[in-house]
Amino acid sequence: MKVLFTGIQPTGLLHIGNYYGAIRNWVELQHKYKSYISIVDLHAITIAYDPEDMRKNVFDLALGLFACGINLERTILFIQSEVPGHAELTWTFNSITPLGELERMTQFKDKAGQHRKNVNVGLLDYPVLQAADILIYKGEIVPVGEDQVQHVEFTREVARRFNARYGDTFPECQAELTANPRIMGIDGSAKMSKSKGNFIGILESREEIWNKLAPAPTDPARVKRSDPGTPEKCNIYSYHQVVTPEPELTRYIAHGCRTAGIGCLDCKRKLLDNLMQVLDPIRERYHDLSGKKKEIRNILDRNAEACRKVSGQTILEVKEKMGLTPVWKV
Ligand code: AQP
Repeated sequence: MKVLFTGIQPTGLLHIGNYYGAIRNWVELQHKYKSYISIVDLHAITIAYDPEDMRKNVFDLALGLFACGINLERTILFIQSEVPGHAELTWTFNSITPLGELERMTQFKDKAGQHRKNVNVGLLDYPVLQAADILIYKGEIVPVGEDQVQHVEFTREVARRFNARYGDTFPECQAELTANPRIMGIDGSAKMSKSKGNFIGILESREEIWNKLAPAPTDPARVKRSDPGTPEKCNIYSYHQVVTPEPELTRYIAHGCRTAGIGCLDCKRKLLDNLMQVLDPIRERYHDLSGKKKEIRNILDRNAEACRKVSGQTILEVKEKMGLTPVWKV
């Protein structure tokens, strides 16, 4: 069975961009591959944060992922900082990574722009840690949203470089995208993102979501109810394409928009109904799981232990190949 690895940052509430752009895929793929999913807290500390929030966010994220359908039997869900090998492998990869490659990364440039007062080395080194996350389990399949594809390409390059210098060790992984790899934020101007505050959270109530949807921009051509529009220019329609399960209903909405047969508010109400059909059960499962904190903590402990074992073997192999074998072994 091929190994799947993916990660998610505990930086706040899960949103529908995470769900439709990535998590839904993880739920499906866990039946096909040996799956590791990491709550990547070491990545999350590269931006300013409150330690108390971090502890809470990590646990909430574990609950959220289980509520979305990550299966306890099929997936090893674990907390990155509980497995020291990730940081150790990062250091060895640092020594084969040209600085210029990291400086060119789109996410680094974006985040450095967003956090001008805190452009730390961790922010720059983020892709190297991500490469270590994946390769320490010899991951081959990396299901992510479109924003992470460049980092997966970079990981392939790290594996190639390491293998060329020290001998065949790591597979060349590939990114696996969903049908909707880039969900836009509620105002349609940038990708949906926790830090930009332009998201619909998967645990939000019907009312909270409606308060975001109702004022959200649609096709600017539709000023009055009777104005025809172009669905492809409407962000709400792009959500329908992701959320609305029946193609017939999506076609009906597209037709209604073109012919002014349906108003933008009605279109949003239909979207809300369809969205709540998916989110209501997730929220219920989340609340059920909130009462089982001890069991969840035990699972995370067990999983971290399993990961320390597997990653420890890779670290030994890497050290041996790099001439870092302890003297007592020579
Ligand atoms: N808008 C999105 N569309 C599709 N996929 C997305 N992902 C995130 N946003 C979208 C994918 O979700 C997975 C986990 O994301 P993450 O939290 O680790 O990464 P992120 O991109 O940093 O999430 P945010 O919400 O965008 O956080 P900030 O605001 O900190 O940048 C990844 O597979 C990601 O591709």
